Amino acid sequence: MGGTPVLAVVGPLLWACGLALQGGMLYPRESPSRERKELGGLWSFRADFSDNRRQGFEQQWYKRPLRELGPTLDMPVPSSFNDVTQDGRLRGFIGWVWYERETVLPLRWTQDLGTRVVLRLGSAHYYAIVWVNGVHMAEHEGGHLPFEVDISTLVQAGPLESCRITIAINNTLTPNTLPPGTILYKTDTSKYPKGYFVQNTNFDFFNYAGLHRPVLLYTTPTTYIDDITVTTGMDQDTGLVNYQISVQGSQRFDLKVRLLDAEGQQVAEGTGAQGQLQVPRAHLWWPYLMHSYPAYLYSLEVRLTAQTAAGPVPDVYTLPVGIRTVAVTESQFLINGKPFYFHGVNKHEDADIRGKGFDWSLLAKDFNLLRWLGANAFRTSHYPYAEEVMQLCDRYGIVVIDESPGVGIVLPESYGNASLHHHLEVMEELVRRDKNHPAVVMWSVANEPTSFLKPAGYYFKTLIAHTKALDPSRPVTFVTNANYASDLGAPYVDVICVNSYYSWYHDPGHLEVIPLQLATQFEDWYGAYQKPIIQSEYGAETIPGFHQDPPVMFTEEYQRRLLEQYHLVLDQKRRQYVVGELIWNFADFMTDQSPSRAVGNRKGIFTRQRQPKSAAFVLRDRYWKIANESTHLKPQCLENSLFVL
Ligand code: GCB
Repeated sequence: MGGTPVLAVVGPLLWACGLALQGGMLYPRESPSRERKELGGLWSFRADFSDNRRQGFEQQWYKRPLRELGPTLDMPVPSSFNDVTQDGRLRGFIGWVWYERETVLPLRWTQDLGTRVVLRLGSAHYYAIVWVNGVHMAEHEGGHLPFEVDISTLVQAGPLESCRITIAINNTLTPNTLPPGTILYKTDTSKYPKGYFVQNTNFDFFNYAGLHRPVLLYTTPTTYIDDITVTTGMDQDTGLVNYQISVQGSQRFDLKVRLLDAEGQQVAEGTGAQGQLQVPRAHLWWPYLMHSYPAYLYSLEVRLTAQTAAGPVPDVYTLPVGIRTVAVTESQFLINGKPFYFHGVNKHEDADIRGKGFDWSLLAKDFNLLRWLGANAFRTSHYPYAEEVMQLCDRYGIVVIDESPGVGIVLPESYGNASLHHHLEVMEELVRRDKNHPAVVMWSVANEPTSFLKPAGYYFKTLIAHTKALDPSRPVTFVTNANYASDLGAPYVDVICVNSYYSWYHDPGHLEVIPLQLATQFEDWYGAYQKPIIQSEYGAETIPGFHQDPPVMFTEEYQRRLLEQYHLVLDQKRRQYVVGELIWNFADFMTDQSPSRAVGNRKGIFTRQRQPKSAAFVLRDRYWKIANESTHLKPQCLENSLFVL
């Protein structure tokens, strides 16, 4: 491997687009006017192991079927590519990999010029270039948010046998990517082969790569509902649903909206591109365990009729809507005007074999575990999760702190204009994608940046202000570390999220110091800012099956005891201004190799295979107890409302 191949190929390709995204990013749903074609399954795959990683571009691998230009592997989509094969070089590969899939389109999609055909990628980590039948169609930076491209013109240009989709993906992280990283060239030839380099990062999870989320084709009519923005409120017991709809393709159309309740009965209707629907005696969207009927969802049916030369052409899109309010005071987090206490977890998208690949079985299992645990919330540490995850949160009432991939921002170079511009763009993409989820109650712009560096003040002030302007309906936070006493971001956020690892990274083995240190932490932060605080991480590394009493580090007893020590203080402070606790972590997860990680980070209360360690039972007892204490049910419902373990 020679020269500066890996960075050089990413840099010049970066999008130079301005802020303010073009178009919406509605989740592709079937409707009478829209079809979907899933492209999951086995794709052809090749990693470009050439020295400069550019052989694929030099030989134009997108021009012909990949198999004609050398050996290919079968690669599952969605999945990370890293852990699927027995090839150690692929596990740690840095540079371009190539995916390809051929598909046949229904005749109507290619012949009906009134049909718009869109290719959509749920996520491609980190930088992606897309060709269809050898024609360059799109590029996208960022591994955690969807992007799409209209391929109608291409597929409707003439007779089409099949459609070959080629996607080149580069997982290189630079000081300006999110998350950032650096490529370190090891030039001492007495120690390393010529051209040797490694990817360095400052975050604690494995940089899995590939097509992590569903890839699909979908259709709309050529005049179509492009975006919908819903915000909700309450006036006494009347629910208010404010909607704004954007239409693309023509100016000549009518819009009708209907709001249906969970039984499919119409409760309100309206016309036009924006308006307010009023729902008398509305059912509110309540978090899990806060109400006997949590997560009530209405359906907003948007019906567009375009006036065309051939007559009226409809487009229909139905969006789930939860009516709820969110507000923050000096010491409380309010949902529907009632104090809400986050008792939940931090997660990762991570599992054996699949890495960060989306998987329905894993998703169902994780939500079953969350509900078993009595968890009412999680943070999408440390990047946006799949859209399907957010949909289940809406359905089950699991409240979400929706975090950007702003993790490991520690280098001064990562606070320059290029990084800020990209971070703002990512926040726009995130808000555009997740703005309509009632489960999302707060945006988190970053995790543990070294925000005491001087340029960080301007960086975070701008970032937080921009996020608030994008979505005035939700509070904004960023997650800090208890050690960063003078945090330049904290004055701008609505809620302070603090991570601390007492008696783990600090005073290891000394569980007895936790109560004093944790109480001091809360008092210092509240004293400085008078804002509600969430204990956004705490935990201990635990190898399941390791036992020792009195407890020592890495045993199940130590993890339990550490949690219990934290809970002593949390129980005092949650009656004052602490509004939540999120354990680090829901499950064990893969990290880079290091002397301090035994096959990944083991701070899970569940193993990576989702089996409980004994701390899971401690947390389960606690969360159900808190839920039973803080229910907001009306007195007449109370008798049969107490939540059972
Ligand atoms: C943290 C980070 C998280 C790490 C965790 C740990 O503060 O936010 O990404 O995994 O600590 O276990 O060290």
